[in-house]
Amino acid sequence: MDIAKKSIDLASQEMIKKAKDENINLSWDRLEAQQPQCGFGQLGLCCTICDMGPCRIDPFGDGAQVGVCGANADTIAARNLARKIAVGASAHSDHGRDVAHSLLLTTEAKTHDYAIVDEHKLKILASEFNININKHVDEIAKEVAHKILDEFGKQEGELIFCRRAPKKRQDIWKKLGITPRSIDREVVELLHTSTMGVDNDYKNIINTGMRCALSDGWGGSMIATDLQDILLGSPEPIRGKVNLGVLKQDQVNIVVHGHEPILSEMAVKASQDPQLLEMAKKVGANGINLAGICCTANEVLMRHGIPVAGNFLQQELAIVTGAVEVMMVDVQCIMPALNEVANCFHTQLVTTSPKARFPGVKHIQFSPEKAYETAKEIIKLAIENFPNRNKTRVNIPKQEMDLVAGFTKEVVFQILGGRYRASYKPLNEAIITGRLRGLAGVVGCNNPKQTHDYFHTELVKELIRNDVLVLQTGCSAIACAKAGLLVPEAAKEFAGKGLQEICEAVGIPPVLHLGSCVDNSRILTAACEVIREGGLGEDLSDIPAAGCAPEWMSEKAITIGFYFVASGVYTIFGASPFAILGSQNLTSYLTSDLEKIVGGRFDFSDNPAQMARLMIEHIDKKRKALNLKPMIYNEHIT
Ligand code: XCC
Ligand code: SF4
Repeated sequence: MDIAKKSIDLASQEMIKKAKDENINLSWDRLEAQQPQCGFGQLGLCCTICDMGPCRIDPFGDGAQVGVCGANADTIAARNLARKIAVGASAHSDHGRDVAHSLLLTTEAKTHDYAIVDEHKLKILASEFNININKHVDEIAKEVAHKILDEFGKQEGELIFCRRAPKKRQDIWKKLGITPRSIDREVVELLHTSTMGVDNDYKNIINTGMRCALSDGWGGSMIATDLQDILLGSPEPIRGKVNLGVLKQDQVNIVVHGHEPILSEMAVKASQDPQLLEMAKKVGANGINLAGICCTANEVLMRHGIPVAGNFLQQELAIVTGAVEVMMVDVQCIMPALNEVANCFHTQLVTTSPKARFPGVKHIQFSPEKAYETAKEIIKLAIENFPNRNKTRVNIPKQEMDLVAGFTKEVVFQILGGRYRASYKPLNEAIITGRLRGLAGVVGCNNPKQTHDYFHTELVKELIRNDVLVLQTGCSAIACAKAGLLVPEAAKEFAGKGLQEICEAVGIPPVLHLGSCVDNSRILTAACEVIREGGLGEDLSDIPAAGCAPEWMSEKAITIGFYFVASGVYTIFGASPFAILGSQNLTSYLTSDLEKIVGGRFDFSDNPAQMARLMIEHIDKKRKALNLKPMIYNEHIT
């Protein structure tokens, strides 16, 4: 495959070429080696759930149309999909649980490395849980931690955060019986009902799937976001740098990769430790340079301005620079191939979570009780590894781009309304009067099946050109940041006139970086504020807004898609339509019928211009339904 087809990012292209010259296999090579990929798997028609199988359904209708147990294509495809939703919800929610646990340990003084940083947010949260806030902060926090931990396993009631949704939305969930009750319960129930011989009704399987997904969006992920803000600080707009060029020739480079910021937060602190800096000097380094990959990167970027080395498909490429002393990983999106790539260089891969280990790879186990100590140990290891760097094999691409990150539901409030009359009013007004067409959430991963970064950047450019304000998270935000879309100056070059005026008036980029993938919950809560402000309908599905995951690959993306759709959002997925095309019934249920039931539905497209057009058409449809004024500058899609 031509390098330009693999990635549009010049820094990545340079490293892909280097890897090729040095015979190092990357994800693109392994994808090629997998061709042709299994057609039954792609269509969702392979079932391995029980040992009477594996069974497969013949998509052409000639061979078997049911498995040994009698399950048909609809049941098999729906069950497979449901199980992915459960896995995605588990990943985010387990992350949320670990943060809650760290909060509890902090309040019990079992760790002294963390503190309650955002007291204000803690108190708001406490009030939502009916906790009396007229007592010592530690006491409040302890009670919050316990209540939150209960959300995972309680046997009665419903998830408290669901009350954040507009009343109309809550009623829809109630009517359908999909209000999540507790997080673990929804995951377990979905796994239960999708095993052999339980639920055979694809529509009911999807209902149970939506309830599980909602327990992530309005549960596990929302918990992760809120508690991280309390424990590590709520982000505020901050400048940073992105792309492989952030790695430093003359410094010890440590890359943090994964998802949970509890340890990487300590790595940030340790990288500024005078003793360690002195040690670095002694081995001939000019400092300690921390950089991030994937969502851990987004977390430390938003709170500390730590540079981002790259997104998902750049994890191997960061090592290929030859300049990384240590890549420390926690959980999720860490390619098993990393060790082999690291072995081609001096790079030391370090695993830190008991949940995610590699055979034979150095493991320095992290626990909140000795967080700072662990972080220091890892950084020390990196410093000691610096002299092993082979300077003749170092190639750091020069690309690095400025960006602004750190937008939250609260910050958007303040920026748009001014610090003293914080309000969503100016945002709503802009949409109502037709200066802004609407909002779009563009999120998700990279996938070597698609040209790296191309879909994210082309789609987002097209949206902002048509006066749609774009909210981003995850690897998608990193892609657009590399393309220079996340700075205020980008408005002039890329945005439509209406969006441009707003960006210039308040000094924001046309594309707002809201954080990591669990922070997709920030998009939900921001949308709730839009409804609360008034003038744009009574339910999330009324807002002129749409979502997209143009280069998705993870099960987590599927779960996010489902909680967006179940919250009323029209959502497009790129790459392959998640292995459902083998069931026509399921496909049309998800892409059409669902809209009448929950107000949102799925669409699939592998063309960024088409994605943009579909999203804009949907936004315009919502504008019409709300009887909004015509667009001030460009009524029709240009
Ligand atoms: Fe992973 Fe969150 Fe996807 Fe990126 S965007 S590849 S999930 S790091 Ni979540
Ligand atoms: Fe086959 Fe049914 Fe078992 Fe699946 S559950 S493997 S379709 S027998």
